[in-house]
Amino acid sequence: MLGHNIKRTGAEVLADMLDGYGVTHVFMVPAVLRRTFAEMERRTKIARIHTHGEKSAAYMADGYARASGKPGICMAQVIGALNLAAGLRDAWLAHAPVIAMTGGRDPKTKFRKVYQEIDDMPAFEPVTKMNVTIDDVARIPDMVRQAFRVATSGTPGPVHLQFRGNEGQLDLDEAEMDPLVDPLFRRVPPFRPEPDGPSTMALLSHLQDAERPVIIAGGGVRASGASTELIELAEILQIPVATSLNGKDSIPGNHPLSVGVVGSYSRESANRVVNRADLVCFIGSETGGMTTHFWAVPKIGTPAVQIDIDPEALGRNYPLLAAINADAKAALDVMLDNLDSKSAARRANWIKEAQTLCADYREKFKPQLLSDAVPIHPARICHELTQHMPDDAIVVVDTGHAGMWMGGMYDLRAPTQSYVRSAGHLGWAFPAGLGAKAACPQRPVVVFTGDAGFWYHIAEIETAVRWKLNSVTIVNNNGGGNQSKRGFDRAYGGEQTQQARELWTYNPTNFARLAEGIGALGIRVERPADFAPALAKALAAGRPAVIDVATDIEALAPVAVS
Ligand SMILES: Cc1ncc(C[n+]2csc(CCOP(=O)(O)OP(=O)(O)O)c2C)c(N)n1
Ligand SMILES: [Mg+2]
Repeated sequence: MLGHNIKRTGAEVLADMLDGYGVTHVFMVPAVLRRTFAEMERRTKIARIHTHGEKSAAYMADGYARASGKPGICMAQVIGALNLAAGLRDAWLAHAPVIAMTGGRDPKTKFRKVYQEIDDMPAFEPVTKMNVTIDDVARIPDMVRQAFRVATSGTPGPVHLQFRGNEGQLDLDEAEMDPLVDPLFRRVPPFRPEPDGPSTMALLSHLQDAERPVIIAGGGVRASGASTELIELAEILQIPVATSLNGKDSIPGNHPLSVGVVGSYSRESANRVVNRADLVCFIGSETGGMTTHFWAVPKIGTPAVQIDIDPEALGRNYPLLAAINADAKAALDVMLDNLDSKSAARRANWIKEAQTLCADYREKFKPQLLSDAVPIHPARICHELTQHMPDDAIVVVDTGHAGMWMGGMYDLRAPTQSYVRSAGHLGWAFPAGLGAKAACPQRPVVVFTGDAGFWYHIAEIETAVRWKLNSVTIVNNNGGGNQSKRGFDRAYGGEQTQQARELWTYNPTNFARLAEGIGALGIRVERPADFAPALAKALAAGRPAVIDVATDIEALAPVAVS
């Protein structure tokens, strides 16, 4: 038997196992699992990225996971554990496989008011699929394997392993153990549960009988890698495709059947098509508030069918005519083998109507998308990014207005482009972009964030420079968090006082100069025509780049139609 009777330290085993699972980077604030880091250096090529805060370490691990499909690893000692837990919140909402490792209490001293110590476990409970303590070194192998298994299986998500000792000193202990790994769980998805025949035929027949169906593709389609099958099915059956924000890269925006992102941070053509549909087919979607504009798009009661790997997701918000419990790609494959392509003819008028609604959107927003205004209109940045994004780029987008502008107005032009987005936490995108770049060093990574979002983790410019994580970050710099403007207008009965604006505005800041001061490339863009050359220069810079775009503080993103 492999390694039988061989004593190893927890550190040796943990380093070998992470290596065995194909982990290339871990993100952390010291000091945790110190001996494991020493063993990583001796035994592996794993990069140990130490950051300026545990929350950004978690966001980097999250970006790493979403860009690659491989679990992202983040770590903190006991005093930083809750900062790390806060950073798992977005991964939890977006179903990203992140594994958090923290130091924890020692049975010898707990409850004695140990320096820096509280019970951290409850804080991980709402943001993890599995939340466990490892108290005996001999449990490291099976618990680490279980962590990878849980993080990647079914609907993926974060897990937490707490190692005994405030800095996880458990890794110093020895036991007879083998660093065995399960290669199946190196990445998402480990399994592709097959659909059953009757459910598949029932769902397919509803779809084929419908005259005005629409597909809503969610993050489950990207987790499954089912984009090719989705597009093929939509083309053969002639069905328009809307996506959630999390599923935006399941179909390029320039595809004739793409109607855009549906829901709250959306494109109005998508909401209009979904609300005119006679059947909605959700694939890999939670049917949550954001995707459905709080269940107004589509309205509850609209005939619906659904495909999901999680049986508990099926029908949660929309009663279903038919449902398939399976991996998205596996389900679509079986549907492709059984479909009736002749049924497409019945939808010719519907496709025309959907395309007219898309054309209406483009016509209506053309003045913003092509705006020459100074200060720059954010829609113009989206337009420039659509035109000039490299074919293999990973686009990483923050929330709030950033999510609205890019979700609604930016188009992916190629199936090889990826799009990941904050599931709601302001400030997520910049560190997540660094994690994405660590996972996929050969691909350009372009981050879009507002200035309020960028301020959150601005110290990580130094991490990017130090570790040569050469992402390009575009800051939509309007000198405030102006998504808050409408809300404060309402709170003040229509018009804010000068003092009210102090609640959401900042001192003017030149982020390009700031980035230069830390060793990154900084470019300030004040006129629309200067944006494309700045992007080209940043992508070719060979160092992290920040493009600081001076934009109009009065420009508000369009609100959802329903
Ligand atoms: C962690 C967190 N706190 C607060 C918010 C609420 N919020 C959403 S957008 C926003 C302001 C965004 O400002 P900025 O990034 O500059 O974008 P802008 O709206 O100015 O384009 C705030 C405070 C949030 N989404 N996440
Ligand atoms: Mg702003």
